[in-house]
Amino acid sequence: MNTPTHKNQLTTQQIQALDSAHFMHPFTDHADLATRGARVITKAEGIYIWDSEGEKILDAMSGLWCVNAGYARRELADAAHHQMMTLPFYNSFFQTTNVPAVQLAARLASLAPPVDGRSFEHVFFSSSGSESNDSNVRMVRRYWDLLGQPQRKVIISRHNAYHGSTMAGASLGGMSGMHAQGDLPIPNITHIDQPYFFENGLAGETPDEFGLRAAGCLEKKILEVGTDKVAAFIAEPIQGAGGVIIPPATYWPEIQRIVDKYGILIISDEVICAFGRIGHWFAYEKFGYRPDLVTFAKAVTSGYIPLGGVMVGDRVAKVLIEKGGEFNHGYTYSGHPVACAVALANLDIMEREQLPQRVKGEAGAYFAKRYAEFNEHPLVGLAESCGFVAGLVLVKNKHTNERFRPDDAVGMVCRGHCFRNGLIMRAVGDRMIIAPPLTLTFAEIDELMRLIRLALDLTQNEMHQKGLI
Ligand code: PXG
Repeated sequence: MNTPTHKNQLTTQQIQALDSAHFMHPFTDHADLATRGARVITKAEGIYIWDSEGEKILDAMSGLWCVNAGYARRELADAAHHQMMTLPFYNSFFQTTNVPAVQLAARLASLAPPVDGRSFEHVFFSSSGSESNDSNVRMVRRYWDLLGQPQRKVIISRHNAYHGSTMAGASLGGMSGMHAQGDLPIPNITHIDQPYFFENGLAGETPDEFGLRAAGCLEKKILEVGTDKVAAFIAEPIQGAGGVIIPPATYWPEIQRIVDKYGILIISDEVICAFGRIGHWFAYEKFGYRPDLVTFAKAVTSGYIPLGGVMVGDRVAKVLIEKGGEFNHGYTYSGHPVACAVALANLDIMEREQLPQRVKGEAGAYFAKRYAEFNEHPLVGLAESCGFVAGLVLVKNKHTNERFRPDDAVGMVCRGHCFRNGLIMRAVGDRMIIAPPLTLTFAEIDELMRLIRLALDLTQNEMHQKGLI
């Protein structure tokens, strides 16, 4: 389809040339991209996207873990249009506010369940997950300063975590490639091992035993840093960008025990896991821990417009509000009226269609059952899911769980087969991961699983032909 159909319409090649000439993409090798040209995505509906060549693709990554309510929701466009015509922007710095931001803050507070009598009555808004985590660092430090413990500065995170790409976000994250390029982490951020049983479980160790051992790394680190110096622990309930690492059931309760013992704060980074992804509005409910701060972004608007923020639990809010005076932190777009109006309409859809309940209920159970079938595939070491997020590890030898070498690029081979056959599935090293829209019907679950199986079969053939299995 390289002939433009309209005089103002560009061909795919023209768009790709302009893209290479001017658009610097996130996390991209531009010299490499220029040799192949970016895939141009032009429209989307339901769970499908289309490219400029007219190819229809099932988007099993919901854009980038965002589009929980699915594409082409008129209500969300109408909400944005209405708000833009009413009040497109006003700041909330100088003792002013706006109606959608107030309504959204109250609505989010009502959706975040209290744990052990502690609730989330306050929300701080930003425009992304990264900014929200920067806000977390600021709030955590301010909290301890106000309590007369300014030496409590250290935030403990985990290797292979993802918490964003700003200086603080990338530092909190545990991605060595990001640290290497930015002189990161910034001071007072340190990391412990991730709870990845498939990779780090010992011979004879059960997942539950491993979960306790992995959580024990936190206590070791607290003692190493100094019990009076640790401010907070930050973690994703399930690591998303790290490859969908689902912790064993014992992990989070043990983390809670340790955190309570030393009085430090928990930041639950739910940028991926909140808003129904694992069957709850907020994911801490599923894993049974009690965060003090909860990061959100992405699916709060189903990705239709940028919005992020932090649910501020009572413990922190009380100190900041009652003792803090002015908090010298905020963004131009904190509480942007259009973004908040779209979020409210998005939550309306999620509530009306009971998307978290679907994921927790029959649709989720069917998804889990169908996904678990990949455990029989010769190329799969372990396939696991939680709600509508899932990951599997591609192995050379199913019986010994021998892994491919990084140079074998098995994930990229598999991703290539997905792309060519109309499926977006993400590769993280040798792990293949999905997080489809929560609207997925039973028939669409079947179609998704058919496409995954096809990609696995084609990958197996290719690896076999290359003599790698
Ligand atoms: N926390 C978590 C848990 C995330 O997943 C962020 C913070 C940062 O959000 P912003 O809105 O600043 O991007 C994220 C973002 C991937 C991938 O490769 C994942 C994210 C972003 C980009 C790529 O899976 N998650």
